[in-house]
Amino acid sequence: TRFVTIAAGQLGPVARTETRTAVVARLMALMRQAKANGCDLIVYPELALTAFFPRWYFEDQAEIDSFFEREMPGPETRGLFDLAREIGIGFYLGYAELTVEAGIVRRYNTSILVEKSGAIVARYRKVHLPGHAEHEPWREFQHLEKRYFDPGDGFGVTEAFGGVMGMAICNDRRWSETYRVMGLQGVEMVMIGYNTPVHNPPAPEHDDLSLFHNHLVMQAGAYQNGTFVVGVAKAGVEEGVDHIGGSCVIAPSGEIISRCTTKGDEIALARCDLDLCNSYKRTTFNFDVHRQPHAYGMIVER
Ligand code: CDT
Repeated sequence: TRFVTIAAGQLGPVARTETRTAVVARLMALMRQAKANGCDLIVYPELALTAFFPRWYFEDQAEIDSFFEREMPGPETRGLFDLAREIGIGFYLGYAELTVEAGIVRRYNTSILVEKSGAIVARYRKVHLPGHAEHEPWREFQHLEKRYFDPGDGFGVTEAFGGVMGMAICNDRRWSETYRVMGLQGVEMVMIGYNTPVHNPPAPEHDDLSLFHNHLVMQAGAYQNGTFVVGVAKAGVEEGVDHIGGSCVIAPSGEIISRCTTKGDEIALARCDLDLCNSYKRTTFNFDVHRQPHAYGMIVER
């Protein structure tokens, strides 16, 4: 047995006027609760430090960039890293990352995995950027991730917390390829932060199913790859837009073993035995024995 005790650290809404410092204080309160419950690791949502800004169309690049972090940790986030090190707990955090690569400014929808020492051990940049790139005023609200972010380039895994850990972000969880690419690398726990409005402007007929689809995709990804999945929302009514909650921990069986019940700041706890992955990875989803890649070529053809 290899236990990782995990907290899904759900956040309620973050107001546009809320400071990073105020949000970090909320994250630290959840971190303390997680530690008091014996957790090794707490998973926070996507873009956890600010309101979900892709819902607004901005023309002023300086205003857009005000939602991004230029360093991690930075002055307002350092306290979270210090607390993690002091009490001995790891975390996954989603945030907007501004970085310069070969003289070119890049902007990513990013998550990091931080060890109990407070050191960053892995960084992931969101691959599947949903929504649209141009202002679409007919929508009740925008979803401009394709305008504000560059896509990341892949799904790696990292040995940490006694197992093989992976990360994805929000819309990535709807794509079976996300889990399979990490499954092929032996992933045992996939951490996923999300911001998912209940209302989908191009497909309002899906609105009543938004929470069902959230769990459907993550439960399937867990089972089909013999891995734990931890999905964590920024939930509730944020700047007039209602977001699903439903943060949860899913076992390799595909079963939800812990979940949040509110749409506010809340932790859901689970003691995960990573060795439960083995029976799935060795039998039904023994990829070396049963996969038929010769039949899958179309998946990666354009
Ligand atoms: N943040 C994020 O990726 N949200 C999307 C919303 C639906 S696509 C406009 C999601 O897949 O949950």
